[in-house]
Amino acid sequence: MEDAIKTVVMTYIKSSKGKENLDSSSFKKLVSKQLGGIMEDADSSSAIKEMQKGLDENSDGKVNFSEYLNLIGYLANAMSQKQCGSTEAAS
Ligand SMILES: [Ca+2]
Repeated sequence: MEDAIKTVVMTYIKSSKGKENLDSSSFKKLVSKQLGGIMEDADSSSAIKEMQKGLDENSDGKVNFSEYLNLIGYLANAMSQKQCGSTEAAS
């Protein structure tokens, strides 16, 4: 559990290169590289752009840490509903 939280935090820090926000290209890279196993649209630029828009609560065109956590929460929720995320995401 602690490792999982650390991964979530470190992934954000690495992707944003220590900045406060992920810009569009960093967000796209994060999704396509890290979430391809659990997100069907992880390789579609337009889908990622739409997702970023949906997450962007303060409408600044970037993804901050709290907006990023909403994405994690959404994915965790979807995974718990499917109950099959662990086997499919393992690859
Ligand atoms: Ca934002």
